[in-house]
Amino acid sequence: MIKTPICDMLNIEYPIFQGGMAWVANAKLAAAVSNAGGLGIIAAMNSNGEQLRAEIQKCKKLTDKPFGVNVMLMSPFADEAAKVVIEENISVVTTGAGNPSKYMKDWTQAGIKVIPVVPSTAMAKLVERVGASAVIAEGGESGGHIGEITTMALVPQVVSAVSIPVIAAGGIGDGRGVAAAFMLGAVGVQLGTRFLVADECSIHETYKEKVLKAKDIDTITTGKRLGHPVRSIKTPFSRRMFKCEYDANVSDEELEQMGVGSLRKAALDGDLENGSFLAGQIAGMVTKRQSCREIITEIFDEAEAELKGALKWVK
Ligand code: TUI
Repeated sequence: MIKTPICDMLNIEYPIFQGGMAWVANAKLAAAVSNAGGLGIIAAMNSNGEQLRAEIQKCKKLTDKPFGVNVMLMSPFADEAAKVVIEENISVVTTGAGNPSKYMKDWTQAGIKVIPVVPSTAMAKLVERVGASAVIAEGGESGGHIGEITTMALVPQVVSAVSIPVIAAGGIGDGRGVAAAFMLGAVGVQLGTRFLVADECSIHETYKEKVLKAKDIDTITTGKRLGHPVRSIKTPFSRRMFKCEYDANVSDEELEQMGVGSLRKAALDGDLENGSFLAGQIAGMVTKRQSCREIITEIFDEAEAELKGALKWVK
């Protein structure tokens, strides 16, 4: 059995979070992960306050285990989401794509454990100072909006920079990745891409097929020119975006416009021409459909074996 301080802090069985993926991480997926002993997380990103409240209430009906909500700080609904998580007595909030400082006082006073995603040691120290309970150090191998540094370089530096627990994210797809994250000093992991093909994940079948067929080099980063790099699977859409970024005749406004609605078009419509199929570099390792319970137990059986065998080269 693998048990770390984050299990006790959040009252979960396995030290694994399911990433709060926009248009993907709904009540059904979050409840399935929580029921399997991990921390399921609902993405507030694509919902206004009342839609988020409905999703939270649905999740409460599907599980009596703890689950979290991810507040994407670039979202136009971030202020509404910040209020709803307090009103709904959510116990854990993760944040992404920005500095959560302006919400920290209200959240911590409400007893919420806040666990921000950080792409740097500077942001890790800042959120520790304003009351974060832990941080998620997310490397650029991840899907979606990403920072510069890889998980391998970021996690040990964040572990050294702060005293709160560190969760590793980005590039983790199986038990080997979990064991490696623990070796870097993390006490938990967050996975997104592997859960995309979970039986309880409601995304379009075309999205699942793209993940299952992806190889190691099949993701691409776009959006660098606009200051928000995003990793997705290579598709006609992402290749077109990539080309436009290097085309001086395409304005920033036109580039921004191309991306509008693209997450929904991938997740709901499976639209390869106009959708952005966010996924991390470990998509090449995701080759089978499983339930959330199978995914979690398999990963931790593997991690346990890896960690027990870790002394084999030490003479
Ligand atoms: O947020 C994510 N992943 C996401 S959000 C998203 S929706 C979106 N769509 C288009 C453009 C941008 C977002 C899709 N995937 N992961 C967590 C994450 N947070 N990754 C990186 C960061 C981050 C970046 C900068 C966290 C803090 C930060 O602070 C910068 C500052 O100084 O404010």
